[in-house]
Amino acid sequence: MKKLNNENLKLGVQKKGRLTEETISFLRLAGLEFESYGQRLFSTCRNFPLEIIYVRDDDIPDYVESGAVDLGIAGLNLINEVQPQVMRLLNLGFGYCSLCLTAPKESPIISPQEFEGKTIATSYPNSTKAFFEKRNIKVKIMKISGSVEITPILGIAQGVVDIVSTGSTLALNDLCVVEKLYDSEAILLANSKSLVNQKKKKTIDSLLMRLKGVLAAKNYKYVMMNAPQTILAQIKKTTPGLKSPTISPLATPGWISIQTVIQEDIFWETIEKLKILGASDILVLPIEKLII
Ligand code: PRT
Ligand code: ZN
Repeated sequence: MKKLNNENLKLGVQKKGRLTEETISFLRLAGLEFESYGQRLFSTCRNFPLEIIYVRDDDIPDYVESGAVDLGIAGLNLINEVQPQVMRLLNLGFGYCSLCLTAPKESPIISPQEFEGKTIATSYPNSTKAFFEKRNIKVKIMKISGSVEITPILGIAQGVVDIVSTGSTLALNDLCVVEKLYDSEAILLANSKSLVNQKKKKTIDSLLMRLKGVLAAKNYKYVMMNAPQTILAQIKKTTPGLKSPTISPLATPGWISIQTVIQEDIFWETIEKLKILGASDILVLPIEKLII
């Protein structure tokens, strides 16, 4: 049987579920090379001192807290629910969802206050308790481990607190959102002792730089354009780039070529502004990695 290399850093990821595919492709984008995860219990990275351990997502916070693994990738929903003593290192920009309080469509309930004295079914009892306690609303919480949305139909709960992503499960079960408890995404967690171990800390920092490089690249596009020299000052204002744009002269007198980066979330507004200013021949390229 293949053995774990205990000299290596250990990272716990979900074995099979909603976070698995994106976690694996995120790690690969960061340049980590390892065999396909398939039926494996763990993979050893070929080009980085890291063992990737495949486990159920619910176990990841505990494994990180106890030091069974140094790092873990799990949904913020689990962290909020379990409240493990771990360090949150990085939001990873995938696995987006929200924990929501919902009620049957035909129910007259439209606010959390109206649940006073009623029963809420959920797999997130701690988050639910904290939500109602903060508002001074007394409810009975029924802990259910799966298919929570069936409970109002069975007549055993008047409300449900569950994860919502596209909303199609809610629609299918005639439920609607009364209030959002919180938003969630996948995050990278670390064991606090691993962070004070000098050797491990060095490897964690090096992994973090790679992961941040992937995240930053996702947030920016590389842009090249031509423009009359006269509008350079306005272009610099519109697209300041990382430090400042790169400028080179064109063979046509009075014209320049500009290379810069534009943030993804303001991409189209910026391009429109540049067009109005007089920029042309705008070429947009994806960035593979960006180390700032
Ligand atoms: O087997 P294992 O224990 O590892 O997996 P699991 O079945 O417990 O978890 P899994 O794979 O369903 O989810 C893993 C993580 O993905 C969660 O902890 C969240 O951080 C995140 N995530 C993102 C979601 C969803 N989106 C999601 N839609 N987790 C669950 N859901 C479920 C939700 O519970 C509901 O049943 O999907 C349904 C709602 O989805 P929509 O799209 O119909 O709204
Ligand atoms: Zn789970």
